[in-house]
Formats: sequence, C-alpha cells, structure tokens
Amino acid sequence: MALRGMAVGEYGTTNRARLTCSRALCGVVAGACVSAASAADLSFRLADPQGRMLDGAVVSLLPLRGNALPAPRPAHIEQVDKAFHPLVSVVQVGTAVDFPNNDRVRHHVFSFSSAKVFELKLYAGRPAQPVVFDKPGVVVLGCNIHDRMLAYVVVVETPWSAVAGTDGLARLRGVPAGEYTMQVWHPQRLGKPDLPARALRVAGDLSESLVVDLKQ
Ligand SMILES: [Cu+2]
Repeated sequence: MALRGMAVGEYGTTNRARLTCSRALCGVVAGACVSAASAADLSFRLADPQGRMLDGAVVSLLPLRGNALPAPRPAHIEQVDKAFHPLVSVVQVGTAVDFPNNDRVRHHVFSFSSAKVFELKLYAGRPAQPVVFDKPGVVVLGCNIHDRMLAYVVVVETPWSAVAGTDGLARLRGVPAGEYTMQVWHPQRLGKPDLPARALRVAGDLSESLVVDLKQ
C-alpha cells in the first residue's frame, strides 16, 4: 500500500478520543454530527519509508457530497532571484493566480501542461491579468529566459488542501465535518499515476503521520 498508515479508521493518538466521542454522538443523534461539528483543523506529517520529510507534498481533501464549495481565493506565485516562490502551489479550480516579477530582469512565464497552457510574454513588474487555472491537474511552470526556473501548480476541485513545508507538515484549517477522499501528490510523482486515494471522515481536529512511498 502506497500510503501506509492511511487505512480508514487508523488515526493517531491525538485524534482517537475525539473520534470516539463523535461516533458516540452519532449513535445518539443520528445525522447530527455533520451539522453540529464545527470546522476542523487537520495536520498531516508526511514522510517517506526511510523517514525523510516530504517537503512539497500536496494533500487535498475532495468532499464526497456535492455541496456548494466556497469560491476560490486569488493566489500568487512570485519570481525572486530567478526562481518561482513557492516552488509548489495547490489551488482550487477557478483560482486566479498573479505572477509578480520581483526581479530586475524580465521573465517569460509559460506552461505547456494540458491542465493549463499559457504564457506571460517577457515582462517586468506585475502582469496586467492573472492566470485563471480552470481545470484540475498538475501544471508545470517554466521561464523561456531562465531554463532553471521551475514550479508546480496542483489544481484541485476543493478549497481544502495544503503543501507540506520542510518539516513535512501539511496543515488544513477550517475543514467542515464530513466525508472526503484524500489524495497526496509530490513533484517526484510528476507524470506518474496518482497514488491511491484514501477515504477520510472529518469529525474534529486531527493530527496524523503518513508514510508515503513515492516510488511505488
Ligand atoms: Cu525568467
């Protein structure tokens, strides 16, 4: 199994007491959990089987039920010292992304990825229009002038997602209680099949460690 420790119902110690409590509540007041529970803060620490933290791993939670999602919020990916910041972004489908150039040299940002083909021709400062990422998928960014410039935009059909930092931690705040499909991606998986998804029930704050084998 690619995402060891991710079987449904296996949760860290931090979470177990809360989940048990929530399930007990469900038994008493059937169907009350989702509406009664407030939004949860989730924290996942992602490491590979050798224990290396998976900086840049993307965790996204896709709601199983088709309730209306919040509107996407604008995002930006800067260029500083001839590099994109951040290296990995995750955005909701429909997000308008600004690409401010904070360097003195001009950049020419482009993508040939099928999820979003675009180019911002040689420019300085701030482009006149943001780029709207309107399809799910992974978009690889480059610069026509500086070959080493590279970044990834993961476009997902949910506002509940996060990118792990150097500590391997991905934090998702304000996730409504409910049933989700959890997907993990990492730049090392570029061009490879999706890692197996996992079902996740959110019923309260959750803190969990995940082992992800990127080579499978
Ligand atoms: Cu450039």
